[in-house]
Amino acid sequence: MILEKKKIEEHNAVLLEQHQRKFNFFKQECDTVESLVSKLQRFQIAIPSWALGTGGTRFGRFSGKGEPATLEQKIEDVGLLHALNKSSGAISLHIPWDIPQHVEKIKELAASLDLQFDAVNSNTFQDQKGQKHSYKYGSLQDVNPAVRKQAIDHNVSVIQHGVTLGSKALTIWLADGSSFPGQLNFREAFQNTLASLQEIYKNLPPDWKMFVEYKAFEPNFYSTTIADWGQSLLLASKLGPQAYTLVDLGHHLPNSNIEQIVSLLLMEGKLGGFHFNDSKYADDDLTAGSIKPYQLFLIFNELVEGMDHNGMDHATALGWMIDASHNLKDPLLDLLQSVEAIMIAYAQALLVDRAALKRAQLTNDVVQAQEILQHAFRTDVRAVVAEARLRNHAALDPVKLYQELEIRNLLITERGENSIATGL
Ligand code: PSV
Ligand code: MN
Ligand code: MN
Repeated sequence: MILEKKKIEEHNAVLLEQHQRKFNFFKQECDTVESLVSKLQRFQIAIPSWALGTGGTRFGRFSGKGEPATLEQKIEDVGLLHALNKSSGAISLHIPWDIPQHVEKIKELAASLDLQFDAVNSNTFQDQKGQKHSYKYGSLQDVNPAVRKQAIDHNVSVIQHGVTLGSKALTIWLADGSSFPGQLNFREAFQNTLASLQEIYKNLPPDWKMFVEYKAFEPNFYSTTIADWGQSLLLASKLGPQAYTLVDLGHHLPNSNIEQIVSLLLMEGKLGGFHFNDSKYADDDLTAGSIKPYQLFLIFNELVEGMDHNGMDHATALGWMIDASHNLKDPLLDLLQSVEAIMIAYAQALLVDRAALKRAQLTNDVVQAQEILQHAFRTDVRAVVAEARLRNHAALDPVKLYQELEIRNLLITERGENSIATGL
């Protein structure tokens, strides 16, 4: 289904007066408001194809309804999100879940919805039908060279799919590791992984990036072969200038200082991209900002500081993506909420008085440093984020409009109750 422009205009007309009151109030207090709005207007967060359906847990899956069953329908879902907020202008595909059958038609559809193809993701954590070797004990790390070769070839084919679509990056997340002490020789597993990544790296087109994701645990529970940012950075450094570390917020041990990791990766020029989600306990994949909004703000604070220091364009220098799973909520509503939370954290980070913070740091004024950060965090920036949407011809309140138009019911009518998304 395609959202008509008229519906957005009608919705905005009803909310306009109230919005303008709030935005004018904000403007009086902020002399950088125009620069803020234009940065927010440009900022885009990619949507992964696997977040459009209900994920479930290992205990069960309570399927949603009217889920996108085909790649075309997944693209249409992201098109809906983008029409509502104009901040979700890209889709990230997972191969082989999303192999495009008719590339030209898929590209036309995406272009008609103003969408680009973000990083492509490989999958060596599942065995596929007809596959010769199993990934039960690992893929790029495996002790058997034939398994490694199969996983390398798969990644190369993912790059080829990405090239046809216009993607510019390959994201690799490995489930490789071990569940019992003694199962693996750590050094050899790492060296095998590096050698396999080097083979894949050779196949990157010159304008592509390789994102190396890390994760502390799960599905293996004793060791993960790329377990933390140090191991990812080591690989990315050995691989070369096109390889970068990718930070997924859910992939750290509890209480990790993710904002410090971000700062140092930016310092090294090795931060490639981000997967946003939130968690209380582990890789919970909950709505961004739903559990620890202050942490999200502190991360954006370091992102803005580091990118400005390096002269990087906030909107394009890094890969921004949501990586979430939905058990309870309508995935599209959840994604709208995640994008909103990310935009709010970004806007608040843009508000931080950098010169005053520097002065406080140089004089060891700990109290003032905290005042400055918390002043920005406690500022209600929702009207600025909404103003950016208004200027982009998106909805002032995307969640409200989605609910008012009963979009899920329309999708169920179109696709049927039992339509289930492929993938996670
Ligand atoms: C598994 O933890 C995971 O969430 C990784 O973060 C990947 O990015 C994603 O799945 C898709 O493979
Ligand atoms: Mn991820
Ligand atoms: Mn994850």
